[in-house]
Amino acid sequence: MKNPVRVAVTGAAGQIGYALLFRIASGEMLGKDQPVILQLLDLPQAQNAVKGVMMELQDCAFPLLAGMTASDDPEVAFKDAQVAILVGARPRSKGMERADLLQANAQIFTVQGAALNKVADRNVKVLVVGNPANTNAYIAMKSAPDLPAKNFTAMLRLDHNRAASQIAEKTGKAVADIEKLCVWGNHSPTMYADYRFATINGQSVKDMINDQQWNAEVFLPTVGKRGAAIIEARGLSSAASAANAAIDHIRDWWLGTNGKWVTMGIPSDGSYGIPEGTVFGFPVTCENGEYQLVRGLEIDEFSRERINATLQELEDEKAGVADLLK
Ligand code: NAX
Repeated sequence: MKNPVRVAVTGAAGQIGYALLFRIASGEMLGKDQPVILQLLDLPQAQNAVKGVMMELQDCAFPLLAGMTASDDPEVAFKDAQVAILVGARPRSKGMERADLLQANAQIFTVQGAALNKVADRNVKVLVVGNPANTNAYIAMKSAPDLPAKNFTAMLRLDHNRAASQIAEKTGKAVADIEKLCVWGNHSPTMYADYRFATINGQSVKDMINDQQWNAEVFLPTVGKRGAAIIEARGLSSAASAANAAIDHIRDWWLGTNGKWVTMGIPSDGSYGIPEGTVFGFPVTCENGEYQLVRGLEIDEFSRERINATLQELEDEKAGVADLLK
């Protein structure tokens, strides 16, 4: 039996946590032969609810669940963590300005970044789900100077999966057959889902669809506003699909993609004109526990405009929290 992997999850008492933890414990994220220890973090007032989730996890008698802890202290929850999924974040309350939301989250992620820096495994793989995910990941990365910057990622996978399902529906093909799809930029309605390179059974998706108007006026707005559409329909924000995307993101990073492209929010190395360090959605492949940027893609004028718009939003978010990172 392999040694258990320590997986820290924040916001464990929340709705994404509830859709995520059972799948991690069942082996869907790190493999059906990989035991895990769950290290759960939530606010003091949520500790009772975390206990309830732990009782349910216990009652599943998952063979791969080798242990569980709960805490309201990041330095306890992140101790020796090899994977850290940062879901907990401050939601926007009524009347709250965007700038205040950014600041409130920046405070959470400076503390959590510093705690990871102090106590986590030196190779910890960090996925930030809590919004604004890219900027929160950037803040955590900047607050953890002793950890490799490349280990801090943000979740763009839900946007990627949403884009894939829209393309499958449009073309009438199986979602599993779609290759080389990617989403550039910020996890927000400005993200740019790009199917110019995508193929289905070797055939170009762009040629199959052959409708730039559908791309600009239907596809991109549908993917960009999908979160809002789900809130409208369900009365609650997406949780199961978000948890599923988190599982996909870490599974692919941990176990590899066999050459298949996926989208991850990663710190830029300056490629594609994205300033170094900006946490941006890019196409990557994963192998041996590392992701590799897909390089050398041509960026046409339409794409450059879209990429610049989502980059501008991220630069504005970064500027909004700059004082906290001095
Ligand atoms: P919930 O409000 O159901 O749960 C959030 C949990 O986090 C609560 O239990 C809360 O007590 C806890 N929490 C708050 N601050 C914390 C802190 N400082 N440390 C530890 N725990 C803390 O929200 P949920 O629906 O689970 O969503 C969580 C986050 O995911 C939100 O920020 C949401 O905006 C974001 N999302 C991100 C997505 C993405 O694709 N990147 C998609 C889904 C989701 O909207």
